Amino acid sequence: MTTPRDHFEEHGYYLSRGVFSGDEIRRLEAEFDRIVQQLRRSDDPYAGPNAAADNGIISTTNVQKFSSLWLTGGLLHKSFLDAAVQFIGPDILLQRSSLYQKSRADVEGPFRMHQDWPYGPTRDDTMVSGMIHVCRATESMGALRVYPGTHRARIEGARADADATAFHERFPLEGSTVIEADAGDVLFFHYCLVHGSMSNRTEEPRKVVHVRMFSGRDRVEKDATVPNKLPIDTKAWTPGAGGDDRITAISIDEAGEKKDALLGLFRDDRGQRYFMVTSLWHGANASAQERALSITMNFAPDVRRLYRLDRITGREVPVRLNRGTLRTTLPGGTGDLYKYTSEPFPGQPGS
Ligand SMILES: O=C(O)CCC(=O)C(=O)O
Repeated sequence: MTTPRDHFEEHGYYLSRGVFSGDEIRRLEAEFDRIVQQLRRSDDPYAGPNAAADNGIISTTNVQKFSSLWLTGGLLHKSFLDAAVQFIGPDILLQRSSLYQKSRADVEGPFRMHQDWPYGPTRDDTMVSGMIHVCRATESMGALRVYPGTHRARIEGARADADATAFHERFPLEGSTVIEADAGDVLFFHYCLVHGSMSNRTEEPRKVVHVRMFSGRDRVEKDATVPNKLPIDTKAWTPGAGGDDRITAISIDEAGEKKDALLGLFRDDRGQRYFMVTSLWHGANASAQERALSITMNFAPDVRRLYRLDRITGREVPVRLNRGTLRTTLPGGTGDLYKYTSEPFPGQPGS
């Protein structure tokens, strides 16, 4: 008899049916919808990974921070963990969870084929994603697609970015196997399995939460990231740079080659401080959306609000910080100017 573990070892994935009961998944779906509504009302609804106004995706990481039910009734659900043990072993660490709601759109991808290891490698490659289907996912709704058996090795350049063209020619979305699933099913797949998904072409949103877990015997790979070369005449940011000690940390989501941001720090004649954050990620054949960079900045506890100069309307937009954190997604080549106080920006009425 073939066990789930045998299937996983041979193909790199296993679809565990009915891990969550109808009632359990309906309660998790209500929480999922609440989180999505919260994201829609936020200053930047498309700040999450892969999210953009034109690709139908709204997303965020670590649902367990937004919902205790997702922590206790989702990530720590007994049947979910019992299923995960078959593929990871009894000692399980959480890397992160990611919520994706995919609504109707017509873009290429939006998840081009890739492996997940470049986004967080571990020494022994024990990382497995448990993709919890919060509602059904059919082929036309953009269900996950895989290349079975590709999980045995890391492939260089296996990234979803539009410029990984050689990889995408080798593994086109069209030639892959579609894994359709029902609400409550969990697709477990190895982080070296080549996977991706197409746009949702229906009116029914596809809702999933990916839970990435690895073995407690494994280790996050040290020095897995190599810093990108600094552009000419720039310095690497350090806390306090440019005399601005209110910025305490900056990071780029899913950092990678060429995914750089430029931070400019300014002070006007009245001593008001500004900063401008610009996405430097670009590519000759890529659209600004395909080069969108998600950036997280943390601020000192006394900074509760920022003021952004809207680059389209020229108006000042107050930005409330969530626990001192600003998350923003900048289309390739664009930047935003911010300041800390509500006085008008230079050039605005009253300045
Ligand atoms: O949810 C999907 O369709 C794809 C997500 C994905 O590829 C990932 O999280 O690595």
